[in-house]
Amino acid sequence: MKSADKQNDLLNGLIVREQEPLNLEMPFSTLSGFTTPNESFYVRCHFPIPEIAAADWRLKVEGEVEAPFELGYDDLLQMEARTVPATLECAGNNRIFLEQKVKGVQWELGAVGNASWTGVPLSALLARAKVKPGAIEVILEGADEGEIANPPRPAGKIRFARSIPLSKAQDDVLLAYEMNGEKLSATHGFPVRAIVPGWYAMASIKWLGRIIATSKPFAGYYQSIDYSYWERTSGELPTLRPLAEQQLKAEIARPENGAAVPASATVKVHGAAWGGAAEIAKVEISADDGRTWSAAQLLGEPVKDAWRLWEYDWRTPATPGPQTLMARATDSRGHTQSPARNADHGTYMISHVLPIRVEVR
Ligand SMILES: Nc1nc2c(c(=O)[nH]1)N[C@H]1C(S)=C(S)[C@@H](COP(=O)(O)O)O[C@H]1N2
Ligand SMILES: [Mo]
Repeated sequence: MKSADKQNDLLNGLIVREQEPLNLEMPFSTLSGFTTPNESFYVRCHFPIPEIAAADWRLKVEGEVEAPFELGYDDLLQMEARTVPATLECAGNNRIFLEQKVKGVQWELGAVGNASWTGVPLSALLARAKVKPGAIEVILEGADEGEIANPPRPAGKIRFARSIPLSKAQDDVLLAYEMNGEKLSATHGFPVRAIVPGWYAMASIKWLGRIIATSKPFAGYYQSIDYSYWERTSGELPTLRPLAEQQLKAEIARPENGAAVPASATVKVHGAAWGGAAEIAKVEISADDGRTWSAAQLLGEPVKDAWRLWEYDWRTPATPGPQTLMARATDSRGHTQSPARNADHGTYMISHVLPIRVEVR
């Protein structure tokens, strides 16, 4: 279960969670700074990776628009570009920690990474297409396709697609062709992917092929049956809602789960925090099962939609034995991570405080 219990297969330093489709996790203990190097960035695919030549690639903009059009790779490269940092986290990150085992890729801590993305704002393409007044959402569709294994499922092959509210699409969604200054790799969505800042990464469609404005809420497979959760806003009535905003979270990178640390020593606890509706205001560490908490030091400056690194000097006990470390984040609106799992979140949005077990020797 924990990384120390079992040797994981590695591919270029990434944990192979699945070969086909390709699912690779960054061992979170290798967190090396604010920017995750491209070769260390986790990879999440639902279908085989489509091989697309830049010269053949076309992006269609259609649906509830006055002026549908399509463009090619060079056309996009000629448009005004922006570079923005954004932390992507898979909505299933930390699934291996759930005590009641659930289906899905058993991610530990590393289905998350932070990169700077260069591309064209989606708003520029929507403006060119002239979105009709009745449109409420924008569907983004990838070029990858395959069959869903288990019912309920649509018949035959489907493509990976998600929608976002029109307001979000017109606000800060980027159509990215560069990741940390390099051309996107095939694994991360070449030629072009969407980046939906602040949202779980299922919304950041790779191998983008179509942009469809729609006047009805989209209820595609990955918007309803998969990548959704139960929300209870009005009383107790659970309502199915597509996953969207990343939830507030702090993760410990080092010491790693299962590590041995010396007794009566100062050990640096290091990690990252992200998500939530507001800036990270505080990260705290507990070494006594959550009875007492001490503030960690936030490193660097806050960057919108990107994680914040932090560290804490932990004075280890004199007596050898097992110890549990926990980190929890608080945002500037005073919202703090929950100590307990919300079962309405199903197999996703695992954002409660996680125990990291270490052995004092
Ligand atoms: N077309 C397409 N886009 C996709 C996916 C996919 O399978 N197909 N996976 C999504 C999910 S669930 C995640 S977590 C991110 C992962 O992005 P990465 O592989 O660049 O880390 O891509 C998202 N975009
Ligand atoms: Mo994901």
